[in-house]
Amino acid sequence: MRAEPFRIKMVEEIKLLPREERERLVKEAGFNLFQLKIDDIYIDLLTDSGTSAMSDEQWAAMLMTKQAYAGSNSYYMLEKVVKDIFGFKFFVPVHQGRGAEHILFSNVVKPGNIVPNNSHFDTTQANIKFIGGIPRDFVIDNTCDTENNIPFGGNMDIGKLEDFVEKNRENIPLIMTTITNNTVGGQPVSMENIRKTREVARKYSIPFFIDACRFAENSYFIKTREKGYENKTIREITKEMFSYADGCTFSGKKDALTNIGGILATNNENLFEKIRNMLVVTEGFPTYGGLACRELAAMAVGLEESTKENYLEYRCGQVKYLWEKLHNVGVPTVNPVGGHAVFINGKKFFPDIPQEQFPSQTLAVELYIESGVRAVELGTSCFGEMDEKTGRMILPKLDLLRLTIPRRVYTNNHMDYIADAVIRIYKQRKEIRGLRRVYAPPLLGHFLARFERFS
Ligand code: P70
Repeated sequence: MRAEPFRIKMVEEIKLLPREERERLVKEAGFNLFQLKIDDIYIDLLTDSGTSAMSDEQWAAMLMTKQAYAGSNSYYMLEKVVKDIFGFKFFVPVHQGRGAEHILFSNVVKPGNIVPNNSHFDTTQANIKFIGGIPRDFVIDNTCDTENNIPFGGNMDIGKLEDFVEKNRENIPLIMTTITNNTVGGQPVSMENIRKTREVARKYSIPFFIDACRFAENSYFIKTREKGYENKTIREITKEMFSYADGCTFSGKKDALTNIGGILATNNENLFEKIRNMLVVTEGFPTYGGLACRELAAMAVGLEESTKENYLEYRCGQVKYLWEKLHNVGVPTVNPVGGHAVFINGKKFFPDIPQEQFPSQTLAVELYIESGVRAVELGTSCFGEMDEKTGRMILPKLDLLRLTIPRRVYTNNHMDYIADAVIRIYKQRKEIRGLRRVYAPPLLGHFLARFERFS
Protein backbone atom coordinates (compact mmCIF):
# COMPACT_ATOMS: atom_id res chain seq x y z
CA MET A 1 0.00 0.00 0.00
CA ARG A 2 1.18 3.50 -0.79
CA ALA A 3 1.38 6.17 1.93
CA GLU A 4 -1.15 9.01 2.22
CA PRO A 5 -1.31 11.28 -0.87
CA PHE A 6 -1.14 14.41 1.33
CA ARG A 7 0.91 16.11 4.05
CA ILE A 8 -0.63 17.43 7.26
CA LYS A 9 -0.68 21.23 7.54
CA MET A 10 -2.82 21.74 10.64
CA VAL A 11 -3.55 19.52 13.63
CA GLU A 12 -6.14 19.42 16.39
CA GLU A 13 -5.40 18.13 19.89
CA ILE A 14 -7.34 15.11 21.12
CA LYS A 15 -7.35 13.84 24.72
CA LEU A 16 -8.03 10.52 26.34
CA LEU A 17 -9.98 10.92 29.60
CA PRO A 18 -9.35 8.49 32.47
CA ARG A 19 -11.38 5.29 32.34
CA GLU A 20 -13.51 6.15 35.43
CA GLU A 21 -14.51 9.44 33.76
CA ARG A 22 -15.54 7.59 30.61
CA GLU A 23 -17.60 5.13 32.70
CA ARG A 24 -19.39 8.03 34.40
CA LEU A 25 -20.01 10.01 31.21
CA VAL A 26 -21.44 7.12 29.23
CA LYS A 27 -23.81 6.27 32.09
CA GLU A 28 -24.94 9.90 32.29
CA ALA A 29 -25.51 9.79 28.50
CA GLY A 30 -28.01 6.93 28.96
CA PHE A 31 -25.51 4.61 27.23
CA ASN A 32 -26.23 6.50 24.01
CA LEU A 33 -23.01 7.78 22.47
CA PHE A 34 -24.85 10.44 20.44
CA GLN A 35 -25.25 12.22 23.80
CA LEU A 36 -21.49 12.52 24.48
CA LYS A 37 -19.51 15.71 23.94
CA ILE A 38 -16.71 15.66 21.36
CA ASP A 39 -14.17 16.79 23.98
CA ASP A 40 -14.88 13.60 25.91
CA ILE A 41 -13.95 11.44 22.91
CA TYR A 42 -10.47 10.34 21.89
CA ILE A 43 -11.16 8.97 18.40
CA ASP A 44 -14.53 9.71 16.84
CA LEU A 45 -15.82 6.98 14.52
CA LEU A 46 -19.50 7.90 14.84
CA THR A 47 -19.78 8.87 11.21
CA ASP A 48 -17.95 9.74 8.02
CA SER A 49 -20.62 12.39 7.42
CA GLY A 50 -19.48 15.99 7.65
CA THR A 51 -16.29 14.91 9.40
CA SER A 52 -13.74 15.03 6.56
CA ALA A 53 -10.58 17.11 6.76
CA MET A 54 -10.77 19.68 3.98
CA SER A 55 -7.86 20.43 1.70
CA ASP A 56 -5.98 23.73 1.37
CA GLU A 57 -7.70 24.13 -2.00
CA GLN A 58 -11.12 23.78 -0.43
CA TRP A 59 -10.30 26.35 2.27
CA ALA A 60 -8.86 28.69 -0.35
CA ALA A 61 -11.99 28.38 -2.49
CA MET A 62 -14.13 29.13 0.56
CA LEU A 63 -12.25 32.35 1.16
CA MET A 64 -12.20 33.43 -2.44
CA THR A 65 -15.86 32.97 -3.24
CA LYS A 66 -18.24 35.92 -3.01
CA GLN A 67 -21.21 35.65 -0.69
CA ALA A 68 -24.42 36.47 -2.58
CA TYR A 69 -28.09 35.67 -2.16
CA ALA A 70 -28.49 35.16 -5.89
CA GLY A 71 -25.98 34.24 -8.60
CA SER A 72 -22.98 33.44 -6.40
CA ASN A 73 -19.87 32.35 -8.30
CA SER A 74 -19.55 29.22 -6.13
CA TYR A 75 -22.91 28.05 -7.49
CA TYR A 76 -21.48 28.15 -11.01
CA MET A 77 -18.33 26.30 -9.87
CA LEU A 78 -20.58 23.66 -8.39
CA GLU A 79 -22.77 23.52 -11.49
CA LYS A 80 -19.76 22.78 -13.66
CA VAL A 81 -18.52 19.85 -11.59
CA VAL A 82 -22.02 18.48 -10.93
CA LYS A 83 -22.71 18.46 -14.69
CA ASP A 84 -19.39 16.77 -15.28
CA ILE A 85 -19.66 14.08 -12.62
CA PHE A 86 -23.39 13.40 -12.36
CA GLY A 87 -24.45 14.51 -15.81
CA PHE A 88 -28.12 15.17 -14.95
CA LYS A 89 -29.87 18.02 -16.75
CA PHE A 90 -31.06 19.89 -13.66
CA PHE A 91 -29.92 20.18 -10.06
CA VAL A 92 -30.30 22.26 -6.91
CA PRO A 93 -27.99 22.52 -3.92
CA VAL A 94 -29.54 21.57 -0.56
CA HIS A 95 -28.32 21.84 3.01
CA GLN A 96 -27.67 18.07 3.29
CA GLY A 97 -28.86 14.70 2.02
CA ARG A 98 -32.11 14.61 3.96
CA GLY A 99 -33.05 18.02 2.52
CA ALA A 100 -32.89 16.41 -0.93
CA GLU A 101 -34.86 13.39 0.28
CA HIS A 102 -37.61 15.49 1.82
CA ILE A 103 -38.08 17.63 -1.30
CA LEU A 104 -37.95 14.67 -3.68
CA PHE A 105 -40.37 12.48 -1.73
CA SER A 106 -42.76 15.35 -1.01
CA ASN A 107 -43.13 15.80 -4.76
CA VAL A 108 -43.36 12.22 -5.93
CA VAL A 109 -44.57 10.00 -3.06
CA LYS A 110 -48.22 9.90 -1.95
CA PRO A 111 -49.50 8.33 1.28
CA GLY A 112 -49.62 4.55 0.86
CA ASN A 113 -47.06 4.51 -1.98
CA ILE A 114 -44.19 2.04 -1.76
CA VAL A 115 -40.57 2.92 -2.54
CA PRO A 116 -38.24 0.00 -3.35
CA ASN A 117 -34.51 0.44 -2.67
CA ASN A 118 -31.62 -2.00 -2.24
CA SER A 119 -31.56 -0.72 1.38
CA HIS A 120 -32.94 2.58 2.62
CA PHE A 121 -30.71 4.31 5.07
CA ASP A 122 -32.23 5.71 8.27
CA THR A 123 -33.06 9.24 7.06
CA THR A 124 -34.33 7.99 3.68
CA GLN A 125 -36.64 5.58 5.43
CA ALA A 126 -37.79 8.27 7.86
CA ASN A 127 -38.47 10.84 5.12
CA ILE A 128 -40.63 8.37 3.17
CA LYS A 129 -42.59 7.41 6.28
CA PHE A 130 -42.93 11.06 7.28
CA ILE A 131 -45.20 11.64 4.29
CA GLY A 132 -47.07 8.36 4.64
CA GLY A 133 -45.05 6.26 2.17
CA ILE A 134 -43.69 2.76 2.76
CA PRO A 135 -39.98 2.01 2.24
CA ARG A 136 -39.17 -1.55 1.09
CA ASP A 137 -35.71 -3.12 0.88
CA PHE A 138 -34.70 -5.59 -1.85
CA VAL A 139 -31.03 -6.18 -1.09
CA ILE A 140 -29.76 -9.63 -2.13
CA ASP A 141 -30.39 -12.26 0.54
CA ASN A 142 -26.99 -13.70 1.21
CA THR A 143 -25.39 -10.37 2.03
CA CYS A 144 -27.01 -10.61 5.44
CA ASP A 145 -24.81 -13.54 6.24
CA THR A 146 -21.78 -11.43 7.02
CA GLU A 147 -19.36 -14.20 6.08
CA ASN A 148 -20.38 -14.51 2.48
CA ASN A 149 -17.54 -12.54 0.98
CA ILE A 150 -19.44 -11.50 -2.13
CA PRO A 151 -17.77 -8.59 -3.95
CA PHE A 152 -20.97 -6.57 -4.44
CA GLY A 153 -22.93 -7.31 -1.28
CA GLY A 154 -24.91 -4.07 -1.69
CA ASN A 155 -26.71 -5.30 -4.83
CA MET A 156 -30.45 -5.25 -5.39
CA ASP A 157 -32.14 -8.64 -5.79
CA ILE A 158 -33.37 -8.00 -9.33
CA GLY A 159 -35.69 -11.01 -9.45
CA LYS A 160 -37.48 -10.04 -6.23
CA LEU A 161 -37.63 -6.41 -7.31
CA GLU A 162 -39.21 -7.25 -10.63
CA ASP A 163 -41.77 -9.61 -9.07
CA PHE A 164 -42.77 -6.93 -6.62
CA VAL A 165 -42.90 -4.15 -9.20
CA GLU A 166 -45.03 -6.24 -11.53
CA LYS A 167 -47.63 -6.77 -8.79
CA ASN A 168 -47.56 -3.24 -7.38
CA ARG A 169 -46.80 -1.08 -10.41
CA GLU A 170 -49.58 1.46 -9.74
CA ASN A 171 -48.36 2.09 -6.23
CA ILE A 172 -44.65 2.65 -6.93
CA PRO A 173 -43.70 6.27 -7.69
CA LEU A 174 -39.93 5.66 -7.91
CA ILE A 175 -37.24 3.02 -7.47
CA MET A 176 -33.98 3.85 -5.70
CA THR A 177 -30.53 2.34 -5.27
CA THR A 178 -28.13 3.39 -2.53
CA ILE A 179 -24.41 3.43 -3.38
CA THR A 180 -22.59 2.18 -1.43
CA ASN A 181 -25.14 0.27 0.62
CA ASN A 182 -24.58 1.70 4.10
CA THR A 183 -27.15 -0.50 5.86
CA VAL A 184 -25.42 -3.76 4.90
CA GLY A 185 -21.87 -2.85 5.78
CA GLY A 186 -20.99 -0.17 3.23
CA GLN A 187 -21.02 -2.86 0.54
CA PRO A 188 -20.80 -1.66 -3.07
CA VAL A 189 -23.32 -2.11 -5.87
CA SER A 190 -22.05 -3.38 -9.22
CA MET A 191 -22.49 -1.56 -12.52
CA GLU A 192 -24.34 -4.59 -13.85
CA ASN A 193 -26.80 -4.39 -10.96
CA ILE A 194 -27.40 -0.66 -11.47
CA ARG A 195 -28.00 -1.32 -15.17
CA LYS A 196 -30.45 -4.14 -14.44
CA THR A 197 -32.33 -2.06 -11.88
CA ARG A 198 -32.68 0.62 -14.53
CA GLU A 199 -34.04 -1.97 -16.96
CA VAL A 200 -36.77 -2.96 -14.49
CA ALA A 201 -37.60 0.70 -13.89
CA ARG A 202 -37.78 1.39 -17.66
CA LYS A 203 -39.91 -1.67 -18.35
CA TYR A 204 -42.58 -0.42 -15.96
CA SER A 205 -42.01 3.30 -16.71
CA ILE A 206 -40.99 4.14 -13.16
CA PRO A 207 -38.35 6.81 -12.46
CA PHE A 208 -35.06 5.48 -11.07
CA PHE A 209 -33.04 7.57 -8.58
CA ILE A 210 -29.66 6.91 -6.98
CA ASP A 211 -28.88 7.80 -3.36
CA ALA A 212 -25.35 8.81 -4.30
CA CYS A 213 -23.74 9.63 -0.92
CA ARG A 214 -20.71 7.41 -1.52
CA PHE A 215 -20.65 7.32 -5.32
CA ALA A 216 -16.86 7.78 -5.58
CA GLU A 217 -16.08 4.89 -3.26
CA ASN A 218 -18.63 2.77 -5.14
CA SER A 219 -16.89 3.65 -8.42
CA TYR A 220 -13.54 2.61 -6.96
CA PHE A 221 -14.98 -0.80 -6.04
CA ILE A 222 -16.38 -1.20 -9.55
CA LYS A 223 -12.92 -0.45 -10.92
CA THR A 224 -11.18 -2.88 -8.58
CA ARG A 225 -13.81 -5.66 -8.35
CA GLU A 226 -15.92 -5.74 -11.55
CA LYS A 227 -14.67 -7.35 -14.72
CA GLY A 228 -14.30 -4.97 -17.64
CA TYR A 229 -13.79 -1.82 -15.58
CA GLU A 230 -10.16 -2.21 -14.51
CA ASN A 231 -8.88 0.15 -17.19
CA LYS A 232 -11.61 2.80 -16.94
CA THR A 233 -11.09 6.04 -15.06
CA ILE A 234 -13.18 6.81 -11.98
CA ARG A 235 -14.91 9.61 -13.92
CA GLU A 236 -15.80 7.22 -16.75
CA ILE A 237 -17.28 4.77 -14.27
CA THR A 238 -19.18 7.49 -12.44
CA LYS A 239 -20.61 8.83 -15.69
CA GLU A 240 -21.80 5.41 -16.73
CA MET A 241 -23.43 4.75 -13.33
CA PHE A 242 -25.41 7.98 -13.38
CA SER A 243 -26.32 7.58 -17.06
CA TYR A 244 -28.65 4.77 -15.97
CA ALA A 245 -30.59 6.97 -13.51
CA ASP A 246 -33.22 9.69 -13.87
CA GLY A 247 -31.82 11.64 -10.96
CA CYS A 248 -30.11 11.45 -7.59
CA THR A 249 -30.13 12.59 -4.01
CA PHE A 250 -26.69 13.33 -2.62
CA SER A 251 -25.26 14.18 0.76
CA GLY A 252 -22.04 16.12 0.09
CA LYS A 253 -21.04 15.41 3.69
CA LYS A 254 -19.66 12.05 2.61
CA ASP A 255 -17.78 11.69 -0.66
CA ALA A 256 -17.70 15.43 -1.46
CA LEU A 257 -15.35 15.92 1.50
CA THR A 258 -17.34 18.77 3.04
CA ASN A 259 -18.80 19.44 6.45
CA ILE A 260 -22.27 20.31 5.13
CA GLY A 261 -24.18 20.36 1.83
CA GLY A 262 -25.86 18.19 -0.73
CA ILE A 263 -27.64 18.17 -4.07
CA LEU A 264 -30.84 16.96 -5.66
CA ALA A 265 -30.65 16.30 -9.40
CA THR A 266 -33.08 15.15 -12.08
CA ASN A 267 -33.48 14.91 -15.83
CA ASN A 268 -37.21 15.63 -15.60
CA GLU A 269 -38.05 19.26 -16.28
CA ASN A 270 -41.55 19.15 -14.75
CA LEU A 271 -40.25 17.57 -11.58
CA PHE A 272 -37.41 20.06 -11.47
CA GLU A 273 -39.85 22.93 -11.53
CA LYS A 274 -41.67 21.50 -8.53
CA ILE A 275 -38.38 20.86 -6.74
CA ARG A 276 -37.22 24.40 -7.33
CA ASN A 277 -40.48 25.88 -6.13
CA MET A 278 -40.36 23.88 -2.92
CA LEU A 279 -36.65 24.60 -2.45
CA VAL A 280 -37.36 28.32 -2.33
CA VAL A 281 -39.87 27.72 0.47
CA THR A 282 -37.92 25.20 2.56
CA GLU A 283 -34.19 25.59 1.81
CA GLY A 284 -33.49 28.85 0.00
CA PHE A 285 -32.90 30.45 -3.39
CA PRO A 286 -31.73 27.94 -6.04
CA THR A 287 -28.19 29.34 -6.26
CA TYR A 288 -27.49 28.66 -2.58
CA GLY A 289 -30.03 26.03 -1.43
CA GLY A 290 -29.72 26.49 2.32
CA LEU A 291 -25.93 26.84 2.32
CA ALA A 292 -23.49 29.69 2.74
CA CYS A 293 -21.77 30.28 -0.61
CA ARG A 294 -18.42 29.23 0.86
CA GLU A 295 -19.95 25.81 1.56
CA LEU A 296 -20.93 25.46 -2.11
CA ALA A 297 -17.32 26.27 -3.02
CA ALA A 298 -15.98 23.62 -0.62
CA MET A 299 -18.35 21.08 -2.13
CA ALA A 300 -17.34 21.97 -5.71
CA VAL A 301 -13.62 21.50 -4.99
CA GLY A 302 -14.28 18.44 -2.79
CA LEU A 303 -16.18 16.74 -5.60
CA GLU A 304 -13.18 17.21 -7.90
CA GLU A 305 -10.86 15.72 -5.26
CA SER A 306 -13.16 12.82 -4.43
CA THR A 307 -12.83 11.23 -7.84
CA LYS A 308 -9.01 11.15 -7.91
CA GLU A 309 -7.84 7.58 -8.01
CA ASN A 310 -4.84 7.97 -5.70
CA TYR A 311 -7.10 9.54 -3.07
CA LEU A 312 -9.61 6.67 -3.35
CA GLU A 313 -6.83 4.10 -3.19
CA TYR A 314 -5.62 5.67 0.07
CA ARG A 315 -9.14 6.09 1.43
CA CYS A 316 -10.38 2.56 0.78
CA GLY A 317 -6.90 1.25 1.68
CA GLN A 318 -7.07 2.74 5.18
CA VAL A 319 -10.47 1.19 5.87
CA LYS A 320 -9.10 -2.14 4.61
CA TYR A 321 -6.04 -1.78 6.88
CA LEU A 322 -8.27 -1.64 9.98
CA TRP A 323 -10.53 -4.39 8.66
CA GLU A 324 -7.56 -6.74 8.10
CA LYS A 325 -6.27 -6.24 11.65
CA LEU A 326 -9.63 -7.32 13.07
CA HIS A 327 -10.56 -9.95 10.51
CA ASN A 328 -7.18 -11.69 10.75
CA VAL A 329 -7.63 -12.46 14.45
CA GLY A 330 -11.19 -13.72 14.09
CA VAL A 331 -13.27 -10.68 15.08
CA PRO A 332 -16.60 -11.22 13.23
CA THR A 333 -16.42 -8.41 10.68
CA VAL A 334 -18.65 -7.91 7.63
CA ASN A 335 -16.68 -9.34 4.70
CA PRO A 336 -15.32 -8.28 2.34
CA VAL A 337 -14.54 -4.82 3.62
CA GLY A 338 -16.80 -2.00 2.42
CA GLY A 339 -16.05 1.59 1.62
CA HIS A 340 -16.33 3.95 4.52
CA ALA A 341 -16.21 1.79 7.61
CA VAL A 342 -15.42 -1.52 9.20
CA PHE A 343 -18.60 -3.22 10.36
CA ILE A 344 -18.66 -5.81 13.16
CA ASN A 345 -21.46 -8.34 13.56
CA GLY A 346 -22.67 -7.73 17.11
CA LYS A 347 -24.70 -10.94 17.33
CA LYS A 348 -21.61 -12.99 16.50
CA PHE A 349 -19.32 -10.88 18.67
CA PHE A 350 -21.60 -11.45 21.71
CA PRO A 351 -23.37 -14.77 21.04
CA ASP A 352 -24.73 -14.78 24.61
CA ILE A 353 -26.44 -11.37 24.37
CA PRO A 354 -29.92 -11.70 22.80
CA GLN A 355 -30.67 -9.27 19.97
CA GLU A 356 -33.38 -7.60 22.12
CA GLN A 357 -30.52 -6.57 24.41
CA PHE A 358 -28.71 -4.60 21.70
CA PRO A 359 -25.40 -6.49 21.22
CA SER A 360 -23.84 -3.88 18.89
CA GLN A 361 -24.94 -0.97 21.08
CA THR A 362 -23.36 -2.87 23.99
CA LEU A 363 -20.14 -3.13 22.00
CA ALA A 364 -20.23 0.61 21.24
CA VAL A 365 -20.55 1.36 24.96
CA GLU A 366 -17.78 -1.07 25.92
CA LEU A 367 -15.47 0.32 23.24
CA TYR A 368 -15.92 3.86 24.53
CA ILE A 369 -15.22 2.78 28.11
CA GLU A 370 -12.22 0.70 27.05
CA SER A 371 -10.57 3.22 24.75
CA GLY A 372 -12.40 6.54 24.34
CA VAL A 373 -13.30 5.48 20.77
CA ARG A 374 -16.86 6.38 19.74
CA ALA A 375 -18.39 4.05 17.14
CA VAL A 376 -22.04 3.76 16.12
CA GLU A 377 -24.65 1.02 16.25
CA LEU A 378 -26.45 0.31 12.98
CA GLY A 379 -28.77 -2.46 14.06
CA THR A 380 -31.55 -3.05 16.51
CA SER A 381 -31.55 0.47 17.95
CA CYS A 382 -31.18 2.19 14.57
CA PHE A 383 -33.44 0.00 12.40
CA GLY A 384 -35.64 -1.95 14.86
CA GLU A 385 -39.31 -0.94 14.67
CA MET A 386 -42.06 -1.21 17.22
CA ASP A 387 -44.97 -3.40 16.23
CA GLU A 388 -47.88 -1.20 17.31
CA LYS A 389 -50.23 -4.17 17.71
CA THR A 390 -48.03 -6.33 19.92
CA GLY A 391 -45.86 -3.62 21.48
CA ARG A 392 -42.85 -5.79 20.70
CA MET A 393 -39.86 -4.83 18.63
CA ILE A 394 -39.53 -6.11 15.03
CA LEU A 395 -35.87 -7.07 14.95
CA PRO A 396 -33.79 -6.22 11.87
CA LYS A 397 -31.79 -9.07 10.33
CA LEU A 398 -28.47 -7.39 10.98
CA ASP A 399 -27.15 -5.94 14.20
CA LEU A 400 -23.90 -4.18 13.34
CA LEU A 401 -21.36 -1.91 14.96
CA ARG A 402 -19.84 0.56 12.52
CA LEU A 403 -16.31 1.86 12.96
CA THR A 404 -16.74 4.74 10.54
CA ILE A 405 -13.53 6.30 9.27
CA PRO A 406 -13.65 10.05 8.60
CA ARG A 407 -11.84 11.01 5.39
CA ARG A 408 -8.20 12.24 5.67
CA VAL A 409 -8.51 12.69 9.46
CA TYR A 410 -6.81 9.82 11.30
CA THR A 411 -3.53 7.99 10.71
CA ASN A 412 -2.87 4.27 10.67
CA ASN A 413 -1.51 4.58 14.24
CA HIS A 414 -5.05 5.51 15.20
CA MET A 415 -6.25 2.43 13.32
CA ASP A 416 -3.82 0.26 15.34
CA TYR A 417 -5.11 1.75 18.60
CA ILE A 418 -8.73 1.09 17.59
CA ALA A 419 -7.99 -2.50 16.54
CA ASP A 420 -6.16 -3.25 19.81
CA ALA A 421 -9.11 -1.97 21.86
CA VAL A 422 -11.68 -4.04 19.91
CA ILE A 423 -9.51 -7.13 20.24
CA ARG A 424 -9.16 -6.63 24.02
CA ILE A 425 -12.95 -6.50 24.36
CA TYR A 426 -13.31 -9.55 22.11
CA LYS A 427 -11.11 -11.50 24.51
CA GLN A 428 -13.36 -10.54 27.47
CA ARG A 429 -16.65 -10.92 25.59
CA LYS A 430 -18.08 -13.64 27.85
CA GLU A 431 -18.15 -11.30 30.87
CA ILE A 432 -20.13 -8.52 29.19
CA ARG A 433 -23.89 -7.94 29.74
CA GLY A 434 -26.38 -6.35 27.34
CA LEU A 435 -28.61 -3.26 27.52
CA ARG A 436 -32.30 -2.52 28.05
CA ARG A 437 -33.85 0.38 26.08
CA VAL A 438 -35.91 2.62 28.33
CA TYR A 439 -36.78 5.41 25.87
CA ALA A 440 -36.92 5.92 22.08
CA PRO A 441 -38.86 8.43 19.94
CA PRO A 442 -40.85 6.90 17.01
CA LEU A 443 -38.75 8.20 14.05
CA LEU A 444 -34.93 8.08 14.05
CA GLY A 445 -35.20 6.85 17.64
CA HIS A 446 -31.52 5.89 17.94
CA PHE A 447 -30.36 9.50 18.06
CA LEU A 448 -32.20 10.19 21.33
CA ALA A 449 -32.70 6.71 22.84
CA ARG A 450 -31.72 5.94 26.45
CA PHE A 451 -30.56 2.59 27.79
CA GLU A 452 -29.84 0.91 31.11
CA ARG A 453 -27.27 -1.77 31.75
CA PHE A 454 -28.24 -5.25 32.90
CA SER A 455 -26.24 -5.90 36.04
C1 P70 B 1 -24.07 8.18 8.22
C2 P70 B 1 -25.08 9.30 7.99
C3 P70 B 1 -26.46 9.72 6.05
C4 P70 B 1 -27.07 9.26 4.84
C5 P70 B 1 -26.66 8.05 4.21
C6 P70 B 1 -27.34 7.60 3.06
C7 P70 B 1 -26.94 6.33 2.38
C8 P70 B 1 -28.70 9.53 3.09
C9 P70 B 1 -28.08 10.01 4.23
C10 P70 B 1 -28.54 11.35 4.79
C11 P70 B 1 -26.09 9.43 9.10
C12 P70 B 1 -25.59 9.10 10.45
C13 P70 B 1 -25.79 7.84 10.95
C14 P70 B 1 -25.28 7.51 12.20
C15 P70 B 1 -24.56 8.47 12.91
C16 P70 B 1 -24.40 9.74 12.40
C17 P70 B 1 -24.89 10.05 11.15
N1 P70 B 1 -25.74 8.97 6.75
N2 P70 B 1 -28.33 8.35 2.53
O1 P70 B 1 -23.19 8.36 9.05
O2 P70 B 1 -27.60 12.34 4.55
O3 P70 B 1 -26.91 13.16 6.80
O4 P70 B 1 -26.57 14.56 4.77
O5 P70 B 1 -28.86 14.20 5.66
O6 P70 B 1 -25.67 7.31 4.70
O7 P70 B 1 -24.14 7.13 7.56
P1 P70 B 1 -27.47 13.64 5.48
